[in-house]
Amino acid sequence: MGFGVSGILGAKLAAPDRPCLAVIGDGGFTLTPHVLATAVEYDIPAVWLVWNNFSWAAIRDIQYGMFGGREIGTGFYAGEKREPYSPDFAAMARSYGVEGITVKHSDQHGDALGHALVLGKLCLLDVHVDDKVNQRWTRFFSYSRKEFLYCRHSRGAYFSVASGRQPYG
Ligand SMILES: Cc1ncc(C[n+]2csc(CCOP(=O)(O)OP(=O)(O)O)c2C)c(N)n1
Ligand SMILES: [Mg+2]
Repeated sequence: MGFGVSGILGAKLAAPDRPCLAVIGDGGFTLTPHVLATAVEYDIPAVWLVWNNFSWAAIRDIQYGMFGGREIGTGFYAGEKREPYSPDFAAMARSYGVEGITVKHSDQHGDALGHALVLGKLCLLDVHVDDKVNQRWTRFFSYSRKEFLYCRHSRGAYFSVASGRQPYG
């Protein structure tokens, strides 16, 4: 976590003629956001795409599996209704002197990404994504211990994880 946020500066220095994009989680971004200042200072036009699900979802999902569907400190909420909360990363980027764009719907994603890549300048996309949608290989994170062990010890079940099917259904 946090490595890609800064590692992209090295990539851009090594390949200045190629667009360089770091795809990072909201949690990962909050570990090393200060590198935006370094990028501005040394004029390194990297692009950050923050895949923002308002949570440390990988860890939250492990908690769901291990603690019977409960979570603590891994999903972020604020206000009286405890609604999902995230800092405004696009505004944060602008405060560093980096163009910041918020993407709240998949319809806007292609245009925003295209814009960021052809811009040739520092840019950060804060892309809001559904915190309940997992990609295939992290789906098993929220399995209970029993389900997880079943997967580990059964080739068939392991295949079922890889193919996106649940182990017991
Ligand atoms: C430096 C560091 N601290 C803690 C962890 C443990 N860890 C693994 S994934 C994760 C949460 C990641 O959150 P985010 O970047 O928002 O990605 P998401 O799981 O939500 O897609 C944490 C805390 C880590 N991998 N590296
Ligand atoms: Mg996250």
